[in-house]
Order: sequence, then structure tokens, then C-alpha cells
Amino acid sequence: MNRLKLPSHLNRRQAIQLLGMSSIGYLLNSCSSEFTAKVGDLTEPLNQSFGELLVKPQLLIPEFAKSAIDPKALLLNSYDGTPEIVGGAFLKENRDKYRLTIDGEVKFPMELNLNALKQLPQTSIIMQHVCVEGWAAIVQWGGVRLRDLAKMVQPKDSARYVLFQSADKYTESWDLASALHPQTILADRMNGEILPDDNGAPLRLATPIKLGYKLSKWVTKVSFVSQIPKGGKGYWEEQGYEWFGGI
Ligand SMILES: Nc1nc2c(c(=O)[nH]1)N[C@H]1C(S)=C(S)[C@@H](COP(=O)(O)O)O[C@H]1N2
Ligand SMILES: [Mo]
Repeated sequence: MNRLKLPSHLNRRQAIQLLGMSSIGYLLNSCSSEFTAKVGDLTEPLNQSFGELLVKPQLLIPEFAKSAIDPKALLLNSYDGTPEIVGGAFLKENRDKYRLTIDGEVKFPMELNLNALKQLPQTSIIMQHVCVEGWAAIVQWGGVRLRDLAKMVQPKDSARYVLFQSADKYTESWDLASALHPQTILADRMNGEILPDDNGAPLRLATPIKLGYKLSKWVTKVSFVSQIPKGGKGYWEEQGYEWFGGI
């Protein structure tokens, strides 16, 4: 925590308060038994503000065993190949240049580099990735909870959706509840290794509660918004895929 690179408008104590508010529960939760007892659900996912969702327990999806991971089962699926994020994100010098922008209806918009993200609590999940094109793979993703990032930027009460922008121009839009789900992460690791370029380096979305097309790779911007702009439901959603994309 003390090496967290703080955005200028937050002092260290404020940031610790924001992060500490309820991350302790999730830190304790890495083997999840305590939390699965407090089963919640996703009713009225679009009607609740950040403040309400933050205190509301959400149903946790059971993880797969490590032995179930099949590194060869993960197919690559991108509509337009792997983009060049500052010239290929996998290279160390390019990773240093990468910035994640978090903006929109938030009290503290931020730009974070990968080092700052590394100072946040890290988590991992072994889950099934399901692509509607008819393949699935059990993968381990590692990174930070989107929820912890939200605690830093503090979405306003007006925020109801989250938009994701990617380096290949892919877009996604999510309901706030799914974005704040404790198992929704921005991953920079896959199967215990640094995330490969083709799978979305340096940062991609991962969650066991949504289908593959909701899981944006090469994420560069996260925007909390009160409404989804016209034409902004998402790359595939605008072509007819179902918007919620739940599993
Ligand atoms: N930016 C971006 N993210 C994306 C896609 C894409 O084309 N561009 N394809 C989606 C689809 S349909 C799937 S199934 C998964 C595939 O992830 P993978 O290539 O790591 O297997 O990425 C999703 N995220
Ligand atoms: Mo997919």
C-alpha cells in the first residue's frame, strides 16, 4: 500500500480509507468459504448506485481446480487481430508507457500505470471462459478487482453502467452490478504467467458471470456513465448479440 502511486488529488490516508472500506472482506476471501455463505443475487442490477452495490453481497461463482486448467483450450478470438498498444504491449518498455484511464461520472478520475495497479490487492480466479461461437476453456486469470478501482475513483450516484474501450476499437458496456462483482477483474496474468499480447495484454476483463464477448481485451479506458450512448452497447451487441451476456 505505501508504494501506491497516488493520484494528486488523493492523499495517502484518503486512498487507504477508500481501499480499506470493504476490501478487507475480499482479502480474507481468497479461499471464499466465508463469503459464499452470504449469498446475494443480481436482482435489479440496473437500479442500484455504487454506494448500494458496495455493501450488497453478491453471489460468488465456485472456482475450478488448478488441475482443470487447460492452456491449450483457450482459442484466440478477436474480430480484427491483435492491436499494437504502444507498439505491442507485451514488451517491457511498452508496458511502462501504458496508462489505464478511468473517467466519467466519478469523483476522482484517474490515469494509472501498471505499477500503480500492482500496488492494489491482487486476486486470481480459475474460471470457465465461454464463447458463444461454441468453445470454452478453463483459464486462470490474475489481476485487480474492478471493484477496488471503483473504490478509488468513487463513482457518483448517477453512474449506472460501465463502458470499456480497447486498443483495437472494441467497445463494451456493462451494468454496474456486474462490474462491481468481486470476481470481476482486470487481469494482467493468465495461467500464472504474464498475459500474452494476443489474449489482451497488458490488461483485459475477466469474470465468471459473463460470456466471452463481454470480456474486453487490451482495455485502455473504463468510463462510469449514467446512460449508454447511442451505438455504444458494444461491438457485438450492436450487431445483435444479447446485451447482458450473463452466464
Ligand atoms: N478488444 C477485444 N476484446 C475481445 C474481443 C475482441 O475482438 N477485441 N473478442 C471477444 C471474444 S468474442 C472472446 S470469446 C474473447 C476471446 O479471448 P481470447 O482471445 O483471450 O481467447 O475475447 C473477447 N474480447
Ligand atoms: Mo467469443
